[in-house]
Amino acid sequence: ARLAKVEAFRVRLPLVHEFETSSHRKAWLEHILVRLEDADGAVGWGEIASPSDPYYSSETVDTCWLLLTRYLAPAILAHRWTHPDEAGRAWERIRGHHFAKAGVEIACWDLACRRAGMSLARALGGSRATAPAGVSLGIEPTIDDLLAQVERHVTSGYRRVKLKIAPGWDTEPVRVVRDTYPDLALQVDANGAYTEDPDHLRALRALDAYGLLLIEQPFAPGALSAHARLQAQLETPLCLDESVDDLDQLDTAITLRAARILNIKVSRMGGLSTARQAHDRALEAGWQVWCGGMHEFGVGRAANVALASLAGFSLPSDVSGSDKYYERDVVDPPIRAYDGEVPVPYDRPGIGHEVDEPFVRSLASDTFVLT
Ligand code: OSB
Ligand code: MG
Repeated sequence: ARLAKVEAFRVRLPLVHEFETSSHRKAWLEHILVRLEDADGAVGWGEIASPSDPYYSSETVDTCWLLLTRYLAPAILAHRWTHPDEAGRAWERIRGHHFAKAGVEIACWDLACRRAGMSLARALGGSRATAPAGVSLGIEPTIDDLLAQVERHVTSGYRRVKLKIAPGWDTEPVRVVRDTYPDLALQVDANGAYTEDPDHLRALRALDAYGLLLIEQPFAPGALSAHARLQAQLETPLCLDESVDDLDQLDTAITLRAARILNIKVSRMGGLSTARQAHDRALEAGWQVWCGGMHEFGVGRAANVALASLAGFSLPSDVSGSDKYYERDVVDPPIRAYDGEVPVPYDRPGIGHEVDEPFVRSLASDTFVLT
């Protein structure tokens, strides 16, 4: 493909329900939507789903905007590629900045698939009819508020619940949710909030008693050895998120036995191509994988659904319907879970959802165009 135009839009959407993790609390999210157009007028959309602040990773919406406008947009305009697996070569000399790269790479996949009249899920090799969907629930002001959130989502059909935990908000919420829902598929995510301090280790070991599917990212991203030491003491599988943003880190984690499960996020891995390779490598090593998310708007969410259609995604994803997050999404049709499953749109080209372009343009607080 030879691209003719790169456009980007900074868009803020209010959240239906505020979300708190071990590091911060949010009432709205701002993402960057990327629109590519080739010389024949074919269009592809991508989403840069970086958090606004550098608490999940070092990237922010501002760093993504900078990388996109100064480096990635000129690089992809000048690059010649036929298969979207080759798009990433445009920025192979640029270190890091995976969220920014992923947004442009998703748009390349969407454009190439639309040109070929093929769904992204099919192009990636997906075969699942639906992506089993779970929900990720933030830290709530009280245990009763948390129970109300769990109740709301279990009632609307979700089959797996992930609770955000942090020191001081761990054993108690997990015990109460487990007592209330003895058969619920339940897992926790600490976003790296624990250390090997004895109190923290005691709290983490106590979680072994609640039949959790997994414990996600208890320690800091670089602490692979600490994860390996904890995994050796636990029955419950550990799952890595922040620790793995490229294939070399995955290789190290596998070698160290730092976990047994990988949360694969398109954004964190820098795009769909690397995400798919991570899926293949993790499975070869005997790990299980599932598809995580970053509270994406419809474009990024649709890319997650396509990725989650790969056969190896055996555990439920974090890819819930957009309505869990947003009153009105940027795509049509909106992404919905039915009875805890998100259908994979194999019969529609590209990401399978049309971007509501007038809505995106009307919401944009900043726009960028390069031809
Ligand atoms: O660690 O998985 C995470 C959201 C923002 C930052 C980090 C994480 C999350 C989620 C949300 O858990 C998953 C979703 O998109 O629902
Ligand atoms: Mg996580």
